[in-house]
Amino acid sequence: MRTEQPKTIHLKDYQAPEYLIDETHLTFELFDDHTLVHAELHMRRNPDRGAGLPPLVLQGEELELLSLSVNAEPQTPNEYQVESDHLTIQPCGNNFTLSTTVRIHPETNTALEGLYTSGKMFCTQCEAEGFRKITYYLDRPDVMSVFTTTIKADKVKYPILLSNGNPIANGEEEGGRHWATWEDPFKKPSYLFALVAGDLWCIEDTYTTGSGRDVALRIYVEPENIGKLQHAMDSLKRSMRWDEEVYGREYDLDIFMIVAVNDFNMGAMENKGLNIFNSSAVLASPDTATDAAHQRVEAIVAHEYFHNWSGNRVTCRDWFQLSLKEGFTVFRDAGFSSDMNSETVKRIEDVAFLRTNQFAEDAGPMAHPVRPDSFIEISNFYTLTVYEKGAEVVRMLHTLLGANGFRKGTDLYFERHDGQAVTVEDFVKALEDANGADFTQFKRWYSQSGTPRLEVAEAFDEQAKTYTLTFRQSCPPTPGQPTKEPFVIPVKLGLLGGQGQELPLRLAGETEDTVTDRVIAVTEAEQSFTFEGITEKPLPSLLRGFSAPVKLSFPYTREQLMFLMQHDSDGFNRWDAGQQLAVQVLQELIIQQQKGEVMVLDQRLVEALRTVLEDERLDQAMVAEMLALPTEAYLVELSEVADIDAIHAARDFARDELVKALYEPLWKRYQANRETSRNTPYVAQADHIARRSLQNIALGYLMLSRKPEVVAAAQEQFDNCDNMTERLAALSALVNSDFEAEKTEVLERFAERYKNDPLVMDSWFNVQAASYRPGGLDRVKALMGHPAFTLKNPNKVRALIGAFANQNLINFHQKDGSGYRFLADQIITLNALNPQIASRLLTPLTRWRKYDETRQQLMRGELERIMASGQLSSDVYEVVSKSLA
Ligand code: B3K
Ligand code: ZN
Repeated sequence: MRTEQPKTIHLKDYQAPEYLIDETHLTFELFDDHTLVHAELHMRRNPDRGAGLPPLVLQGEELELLSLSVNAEPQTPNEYQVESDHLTIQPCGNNFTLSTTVRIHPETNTALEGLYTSGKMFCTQCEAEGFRKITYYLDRPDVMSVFTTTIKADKVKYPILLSNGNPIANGEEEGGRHWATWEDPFKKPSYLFALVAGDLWCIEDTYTTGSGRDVALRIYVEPENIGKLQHAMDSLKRSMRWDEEVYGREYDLDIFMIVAVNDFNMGAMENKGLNIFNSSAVLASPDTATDAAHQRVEAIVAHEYFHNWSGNRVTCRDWFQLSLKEGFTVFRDAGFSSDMNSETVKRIEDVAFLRTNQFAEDAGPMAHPVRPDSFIEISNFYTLTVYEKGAEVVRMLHTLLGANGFRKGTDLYFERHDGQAVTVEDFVKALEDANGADFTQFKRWYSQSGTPRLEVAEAFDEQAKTYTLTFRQSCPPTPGQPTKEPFVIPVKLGLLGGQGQELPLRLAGETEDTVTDRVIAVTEAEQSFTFEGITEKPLPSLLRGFSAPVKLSFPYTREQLMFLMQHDSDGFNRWDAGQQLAVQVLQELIIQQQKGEVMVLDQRLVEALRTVLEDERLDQAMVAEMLALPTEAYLVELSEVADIDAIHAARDFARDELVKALYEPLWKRYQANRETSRNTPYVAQADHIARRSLQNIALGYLMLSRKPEVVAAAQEQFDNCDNMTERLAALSALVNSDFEAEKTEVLERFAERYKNDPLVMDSWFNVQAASYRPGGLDRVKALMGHPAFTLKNPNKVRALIGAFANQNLINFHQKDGSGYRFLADQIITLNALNPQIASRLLTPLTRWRKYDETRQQLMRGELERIMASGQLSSDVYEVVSKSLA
């Protein structure tokens, strides 16, 4: 907890470290009521920082210093200074060994940062600045050291003792204790340190690398979860193969371990050789995890594994460079998921998520560049901008260079910087050097915040047979950035003729007819491109595959959007045309609702969806994606002032009307798919996932009809399915209905069946917290008293409180402010328990400027109440103060 006003850290103030740590030798003595940490650091004056011996300042927080010696000479307290967050000593030479012993309390650590206990096990989370809660250290990523770690603990309670690298020795001690020593030969920053101790079981496998080395693979869990690991193991092996094939990257140690932990602040952590995972990101079985959960496990296993090169072998110089590893690694894991599943569906999911959530972040008080210039608390910058927009920026570089050029660039990057802590410039420079490219202007994507707008106008000249597209880009002001310079915006496009055929794209000055799908780079504030040899007025298909993270507008008519939905050769753009059509139609309904008019649904949307639904040749996953209307959250994001009541009413109305008109085809497809599911054992494989996604979205629609045959179908699916995907969808359909008796019955049966499975109970909380039925807040408050709920477990907080505030907009935004008051109360409590989780929960309140005057007042009021609530963590302080500024 903070004692003074938190300070802002600026990128421009970066300085290389005064001292380096060549070797780090740690010994942990784990006890029930405390832990002793002995550290021996082989220190060296950094030769790059000139002559003289400035004081050595080591970070350390919540540590009780028991002893300190230099070169084995014990120091008396007047030879060093201890303050609340650092320790200062005066070195006596260029090389020396510093030894410290500190006492810490993992058993009472509820922040889940540093060393802490989760249930009966010990584990760590050090990124970004958690290592300083373990021992005094130069806790910054540009100090890379070789670590040796010894762990001593009770042998019965903690038979398994793990750390980074390879096991090199172990033994027994008196008093029923034992020890193990691990050595990590690769230099690494402290944020990649990990330790685990517990009564754990594991599954084991072997992976043979392309160069023929055998790597032992182990996934550790508490005994009750041993049966839910195969999917993660398969995903790991696929990731290892894929990184060799696509990036030429082999694994480097002889052993790779994953440990699943129930109490974890985020998804997982890429500690060298010892990844620690939230159990929700590892465990998967047909009976307990949905298709989406299976895909999430696959993606996170891959993401953390890929960090071994993009993050660990080549790491970040400072935390401003976070996207160097995160944006790049998200881009890499997206490529993997897209290769393992459906490329188009993966892209649709990623873009829908980005446009709804990252665009909202870009438009709010916490907006920041992909590489921020300043922060108060780095934990607040593990954001959608750094991760998802960062990945989009790398994706644009890939688009501009092509797959081969990009690979040449990453090869050079890994070769040039192996073992180093580098910057975004180093990454871009490697791509430039390998390709003779110049990304000077492109780099604005890293320094300018906000979502660019791209307005497109067309002009067809029948006589000259030319078609001109004029692009105008602009970017709204964001905190600290009133004006922006033009971006480099890669626009992938095609032109469609009247029969839906793709026209050749020959720009003025080009001699040959080129391809029918190409990328043009918009680099100026206003810029025109003229295509020649165009004999009929074409329909443009713009920003194919969402080739840049911008808000594109082109004055499409609804007929044109319907045409693109049918004929565009780009699957993503076919989906997006449908979304744009639905947005137009929904926005019209919202206005009708606001004016108190009778709402009338444009039948063109109905007919477009009927066509999709009746086309048996379409990929079923695409049909499901096309049927899903834009979410309320996306409609909020698109609004100037979001009228949540009208948005909810309009979307509800549209869904009701769609079911009335399309009941027959929906019912037909539902029944056909359910029939197949009933007769096919569960497999988490793309075509099966596609079948279930269409089946389940159809069921959600059909329930709106309130027909007895649909209620019976939902109950049948709930009772007889062999997997969580179908069971949870049936539960959700009933929970969102007003069949109270049926709803209560399935909820009780579900809870009874899964009461001992915390992750499944999270889904049970989530479904109820997200239900649009009236009375949401009371339901959530009641559920907080359920024996399976605790504020101390981040997954529970996300499943209940997070889902209510982020997914249940109509209940959260109650006009009396009760939803806001409830959320603020939880944040105040969590601020003292777990600052990172408290800070994350603030997001919906930071969006207050989006709403009407009354709600703005109420939301601001709650932010002010949090501000005045007492001792705030730097995490919560930063977000609240920036939101109120
Ligand atoms: N690198 C970690 C995130 C750490 C978050 C610290 N607050 C997981 C990941 O992105 O792979
Ligand atoms: Zn990551």
